[in-house]
Amino acid sequence: MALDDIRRKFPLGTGKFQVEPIHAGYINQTYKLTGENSYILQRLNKNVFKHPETVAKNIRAAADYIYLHDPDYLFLSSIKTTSGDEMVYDDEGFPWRLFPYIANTITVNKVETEEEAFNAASGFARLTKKLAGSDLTLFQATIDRFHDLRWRYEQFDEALTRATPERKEEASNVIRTCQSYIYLVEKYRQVIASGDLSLRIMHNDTKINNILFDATTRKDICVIDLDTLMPGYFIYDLGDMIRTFVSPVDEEVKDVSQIVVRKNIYDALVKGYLSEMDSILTEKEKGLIEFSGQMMTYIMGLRMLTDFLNGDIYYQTTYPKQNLIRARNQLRLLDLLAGNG
Ligand code: GN1
Ligand code: MG
Repeated sequence: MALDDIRRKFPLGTGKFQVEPIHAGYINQTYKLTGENSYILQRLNKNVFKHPETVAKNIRAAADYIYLHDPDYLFLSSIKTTSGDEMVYDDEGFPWRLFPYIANTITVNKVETEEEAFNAASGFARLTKKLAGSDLTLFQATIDRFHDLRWRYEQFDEALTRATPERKEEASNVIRTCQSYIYLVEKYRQVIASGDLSLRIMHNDTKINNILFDATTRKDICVIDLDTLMPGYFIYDLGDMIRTFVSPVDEEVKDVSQIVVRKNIYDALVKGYLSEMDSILTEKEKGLIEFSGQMMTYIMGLRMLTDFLNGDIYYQTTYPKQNLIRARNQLRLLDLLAGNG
């Protein structure tokens, strides 16, 4: 089924659209449709999201709740098809959804200023706050054990047993570094067992390019990429922000020495996060702020390395060893966050 046939299933009228791919994110395929009104048409990766209907159901549950309780809050839910369905399936079984395109907005791959860090963090926090009263049982995991560090470490161990000797050799330094942080897995186990964390509806993928900024004022406009909107812990969202905000270079950087932790950005983002979440988080939860950044940086490094060892089957890549470079960068950042720089 061609792109044109897919978009005809949505209520877009008969006007013409210019179609261009948007290369953002490692998982889905995204296109911008530019016409009288503009839209985002996206193919969901069904190999990653094995139950696309769950993704759609979660987003709809959140949209319905916000519509009732906070209609002025901009929540980017998808536009149903002309027959009222959430998605259109193509001939290969991939689901497609349509979103409105918000004019005069941009995404960025790195934070430039403290103000941007504050705004983005408060923007992600606001989503959690707005959904704080919603019924958790209406939401299901779209990817099981998504941020379960114990499970991700097991997957890494398994990948090690199956990897080719060449890949293991190429990755030997990063593998060793990953193994040296196994104490974080133990700490995660303890934190979860303590019961100190509350389950809430979290975004779960709060990297800096998953929020729209006003192109002129750089104020946060709304969060995007809601495929992992599901029950989780605040450490997942705050940690992923620390991971992707603090360094002046993005996670793909080739020159590892450019990765540094900008303390002022770190402080600004935590302040921005707490500007919304202070009254919601418990004191015990607030004691886990530092751990959150280390844990999420570690889990992403593990996942990228695991994918490299598995032969690059999960994340989209454009050159060989890209996943290894990504993993190396995460481990470098972890060294800095953990005071081993
Ligand atoms: C993926 O789709 P994207 O690029 O926003 C991944 C996140 C990782 C991120 C690493 C469903 O997010 O968990 O943090 O790449 N999403 C999924 O940059 O695996
Ligand atoms: Mg994304």
